[in-house]
Amino acid sequence: MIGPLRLLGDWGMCTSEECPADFNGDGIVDGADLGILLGAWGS
Ligand SMILES: [Ca+2]
Repeated sequence: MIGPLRLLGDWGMCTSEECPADFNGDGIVDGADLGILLGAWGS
């Protein structure tokens, strides 16, 4: 699991196939992925 700072660093379009912050796999790191990260933290 990556941290929120890494997610914010990767924010926006994924520029390579390695995009661990793109939790829902849509090719963009955005609020949806942040929500998944925060939800995972809370559990
Ligand atoms: Ca995403």
